[in-house]
Amino acid sequence: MNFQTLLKVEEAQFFLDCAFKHARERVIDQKEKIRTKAKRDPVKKAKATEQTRIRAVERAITSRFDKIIQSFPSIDNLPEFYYELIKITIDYALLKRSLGAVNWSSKRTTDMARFYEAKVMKSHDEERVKQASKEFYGRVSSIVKQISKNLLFLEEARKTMKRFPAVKTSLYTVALFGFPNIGKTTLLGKLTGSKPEIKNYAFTTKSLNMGYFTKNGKKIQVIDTPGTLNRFDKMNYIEQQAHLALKHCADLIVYIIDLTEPYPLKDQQKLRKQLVGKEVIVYLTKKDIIDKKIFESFKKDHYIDSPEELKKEILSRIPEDGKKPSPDEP
Ligand SMILES: Nc1nc2c(ncn2[C@@H]2O[C@H](COP(=O)(O)OP(=O)(O)OP(=O)(O)O)[C@@H](O)[C@H]2O)c(=O)[nH]1
Ligand SMILES: [Mg+2]
Repeated sequence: MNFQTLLKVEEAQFFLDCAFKHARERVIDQKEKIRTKAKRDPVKKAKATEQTRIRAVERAITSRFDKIIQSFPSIDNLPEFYYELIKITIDYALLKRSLGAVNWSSKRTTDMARFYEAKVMKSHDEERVKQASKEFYGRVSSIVKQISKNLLFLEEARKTMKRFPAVKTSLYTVALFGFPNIGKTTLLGKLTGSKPEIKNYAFTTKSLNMGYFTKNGKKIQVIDTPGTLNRFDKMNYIEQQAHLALKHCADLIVYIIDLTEPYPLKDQQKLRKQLVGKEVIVYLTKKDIIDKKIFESFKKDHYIDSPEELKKEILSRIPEDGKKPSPDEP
């Protein structure tokens, strides 16, 4: 899923300015056609001019509004991961209402255009023709300005959604999970060759990093989650993303334990125990700098400690066809 293509949502006045400018240009473009239609009759000329103007305004507004609506994903059909991400980052009800408001404004503009076009064509003098067109401009301005707040909201929502990680929710997915600063991103690089930012302080990863490898030609996704602390009750947005990735995207979890204990081992073990309902492989990181005795005592419990061994283990757990198990499967 990729939210990069969402269209920028401008302010109400921008749409009106564009539409009115487009109408002026259209009348100039159609000058010859209007003249032919008018046959030297000033009333006919006024009618043809205002009809052109009304249609141009309508088209400019409805085509832009319809594009905005189409560019936003159909929220109810989104994969669970994005659906929940939207729900924790954006006022979901207002998002739906705002898209509805843009749709309403587009339809209403068309209704007004039809109504005033008919009024223009029925008018018998120049004055009334121009008056009908002026009324149309006034009504459309008010219809568009009425959704000003919705347009502003949609632009904020778009900016938020643009920052969403581009997770491929249909691929078999391995999630790397654990406390901050323990080497999750480093491990992602070792497993997949991807090179996201690595720093020697906690919370380097602010979103999800993705890397890929293949099994039998099928793409496998590895998600490096932002470091999480053992406090499911008080998750910040970064941690929530990690949590949602585990819940909705992960088919297999690699839980990373750091025996250098930037966070107490007791807490790391506690978090491990909370991972229920999914397959988990435990990986011991930073083998090179751990005191041998501590390391050996841990090894007895059959944890994996080298990226090569880990990759082999991951591959052995992925189904032969490399496909994500369907949600109905256990
Ligand atoms: N010695 C040693 N250092 C490592 C190892 N893996 C990671 N590090 C170091 O640990 C620090 C944190 O590594 P990251 O990969 O950014 O850790 P992270 O878990 O992704 O961190 P957050 O994204 O902040 O949660 C960096 O300074 C790495 O160089 C390892 O196997 N051995
Ligand atoms: Mg990281």
